[in-house]
Amino acid sequence: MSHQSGTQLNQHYIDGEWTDGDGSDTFASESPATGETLAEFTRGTEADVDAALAAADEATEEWRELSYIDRAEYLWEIYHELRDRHQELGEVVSKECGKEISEGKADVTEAWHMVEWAAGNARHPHGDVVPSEVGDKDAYMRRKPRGVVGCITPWNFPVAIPFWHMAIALVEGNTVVWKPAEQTPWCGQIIAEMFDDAGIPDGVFNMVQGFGDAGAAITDDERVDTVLFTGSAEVGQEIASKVGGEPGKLAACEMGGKNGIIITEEADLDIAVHSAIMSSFKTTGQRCVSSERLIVHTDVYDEFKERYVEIAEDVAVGDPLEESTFMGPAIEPEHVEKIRKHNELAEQEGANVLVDRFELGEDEIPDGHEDGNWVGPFVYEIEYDTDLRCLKEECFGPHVALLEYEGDIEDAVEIHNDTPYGLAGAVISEDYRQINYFRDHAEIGLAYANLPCIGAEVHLPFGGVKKSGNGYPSAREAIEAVTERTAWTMNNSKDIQMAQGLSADI
Ligand code: UN1
Repeated sequence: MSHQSGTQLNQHYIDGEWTDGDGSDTFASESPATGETLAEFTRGTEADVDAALAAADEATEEWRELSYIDRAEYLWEIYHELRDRHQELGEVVSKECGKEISEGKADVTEAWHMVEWAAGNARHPHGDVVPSEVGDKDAYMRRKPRGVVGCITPWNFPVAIPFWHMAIALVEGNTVVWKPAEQTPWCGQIIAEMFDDAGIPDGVFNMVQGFGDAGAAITDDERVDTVLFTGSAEVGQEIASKVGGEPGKLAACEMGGKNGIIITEEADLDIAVHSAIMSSFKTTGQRCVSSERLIVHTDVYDEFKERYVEIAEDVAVGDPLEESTFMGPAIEPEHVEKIRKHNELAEQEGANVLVDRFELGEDEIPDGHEDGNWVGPFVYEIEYDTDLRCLKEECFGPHVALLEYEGDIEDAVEIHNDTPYGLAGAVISEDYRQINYFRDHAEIGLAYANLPCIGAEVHLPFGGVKKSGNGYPSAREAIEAVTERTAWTMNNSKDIQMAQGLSADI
């Protein structure tokens, strides 16, 4: 095992041991900002996943017998490590996934918030006691862990999202097999070290590094009772239909969005411009909640456009480790090409391009970073039409459409809802009727007023509707995905008392 980048081969963590596993293939974590190799990792095979699942399966029996409080103790250890190593781990996030440093650190903060929530829950036991409909009977729900939980997590929140999934699964008494994203294995390595340092019992937490084949070996295995997935719509859809279609298995998947912000004629334009810039360009547009559509009322359109474009022309793209940077690079060269195609599609569909910084000027690229995956803001205006693909397909980059609307909030919400996705969105308005209309009619899981549509608080349900997902792999709602309920009914009398007026006479 290596705690350092670029030195030795980093391994899988299976059944309480660091191991090279079965395969001889390796892969590298590459810096999106410089292209350099940060560290090397063993690539997981089906046999490695099999070993991890066997260990997780075996460990369920003892782990589920521990109290919630005892299970949470391991997570409190990790909570302190996350806090103590905030700066160091935040820098690793920035180096490995390219987020600027304040966002790298926020990723770690979000992780400990989630751990705090999940471990704190152990001290906040709750349940449902239900009065029986007949006589002297007690009824209540008993919650039990489902068993083995498979966690597949994305690169864009390489520390926070693993803890969304795993902290809850573990406190609720499940064991875990986790595959970090192949772009961010170094963060995966450090998280596994934290579990190891916390002395988590063998087999309770297992990590296999690797690619989609290792992920599929986890999700397809019959020993896995629940799959928690956060990532692309394509993979999520496959998992949701395959795993969700199997009796006895559950999948909670959270995928992408084509998120919109409505700026009404009643908007405070300072809030509007600020919220839109944050939502479009933070994380280089690579959050599943990033906004690619700004739906702006005609009365304020020109002023909003002028102010928004001025900032988009100017936001600092550069070295993620520099505090003055607003946007780092895209995650990988293939993703730069994907963003290019989305920008081209918008142009083919008639976009009037307002900001084209897709190819950064040479003087904008920091010295020594020439091999980074650089992209800058691409902003266009286009007349809304339901057939436009550029308004429906998620780019996952700094690619933003401005849409001018006339009429009232009902018209804006109709445009807002016209995508296959339904993850996040916001309304900017000083009129509470418009705000309430948006809250009640926007087809999304995360709705904001007078705020960016990024930066959800961890204790709120995080998930979407339509193509954005089939459940909540985090916070309170994730408890539903990782536990089973037994509806318990007990008769306290000597008579057999039945519901529905059913006679107990024989
Ligand atoms: C994601 O967009 O992929 O709400 C996750 C937010 C963060 C999580 C984002 N708390 O922006």
